[in-house]
Amino acid sequence: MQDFLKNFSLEGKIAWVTGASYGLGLAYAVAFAESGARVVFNDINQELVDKGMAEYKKLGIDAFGAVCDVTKEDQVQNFVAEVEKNVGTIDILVNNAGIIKRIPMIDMTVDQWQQVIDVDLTGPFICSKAVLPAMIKKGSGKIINACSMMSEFGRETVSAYAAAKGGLKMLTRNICSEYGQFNIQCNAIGPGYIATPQTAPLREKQPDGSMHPFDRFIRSKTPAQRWGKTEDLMGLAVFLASPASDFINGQVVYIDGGISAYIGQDPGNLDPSKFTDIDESTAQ
Ligand code: NAP
Ligand code: GCO
Repeated sequence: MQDFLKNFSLEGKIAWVTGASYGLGLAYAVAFAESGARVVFNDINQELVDKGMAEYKKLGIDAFGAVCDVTKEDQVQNFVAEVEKNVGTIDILVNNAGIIKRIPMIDMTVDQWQQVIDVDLTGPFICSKAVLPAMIKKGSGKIINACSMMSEFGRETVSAYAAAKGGLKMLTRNICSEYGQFNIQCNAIGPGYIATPQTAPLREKQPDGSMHPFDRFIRSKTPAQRWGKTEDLMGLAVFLASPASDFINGQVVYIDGGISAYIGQDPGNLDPSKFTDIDESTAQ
């Protein structure tokens, strides 16, 4: 049985998680490190890289971190070259870095739209393009994209984000189609609503101390009536990064507490006294 469990090990692998100073990226990187991988990560400025490095050190993880904006191909190419020189060939890429702008479409400027598309869709293209040649040469590789409920559903004010995440689902399928022949698997994680800084505005208490309407709404759409925790996604990330998933390719695996399977209930029927409240200080 122990031999079978080795299929879930990342021993000896080098895993790059983009935007991994906090949030889901940090959780993926910690899971990879605890599964035996050497973690490398980037973030958009030195302050965030230092924050991430301090967090990894506190957790006993010897990570390699550097500044790199995933929308800038020269920075990405330099980052990959630095990793190749100082750490080794990247075996696993998680295209995690992402932003969202919650603006009604008719009020959104083209520049605001483009910023979201650049990070959430073009960034994964640039980073995947940078690691694929070495993966082809090595004869193996894993690329995991950060899709979303918005890869399948729309909602008010997130047009650019939904367009990017829908496109990222198809980029996932295309990398699978083009590079599966080289034993490279490209899949996506499709989280539901997870408590991180990105979604914190959707949980902010109202001036009168009541729940944010969206908080109540999303709990009414989730059978477990709770937000996801970053820890909820760590197992899937390791699975998709490991040999255990070598015959899974081009898939988006939704990990949403059942949102995508449930029509939902009247938010007014919820009993907040039953909620296992999120400690926002840990929702990072
Ligand atoms: P988050 O808390 O906002 O963290 C995103 C990370 O990406 C931050 O470290 C951010 O750094 C970094 N980043 C942003 N732009 C970058 C760039 N150009 N280059 C490099 N790094 C950049 O987000 P999250 O909630 O952890 O989500 C992580 C990913 O999962 C995102 O792609 C998100 O769309 C996706 N997702 C999240 C949820 C959820 O409910 N939280 C659900 C589905 C999918 P800065 O601080 O500088 O921006
Ligand atoms: C929003 C949220 C979502 C989550 C996630 C859901 O404003 O609706 O930010 O987009 O981030 O993508 O899967």
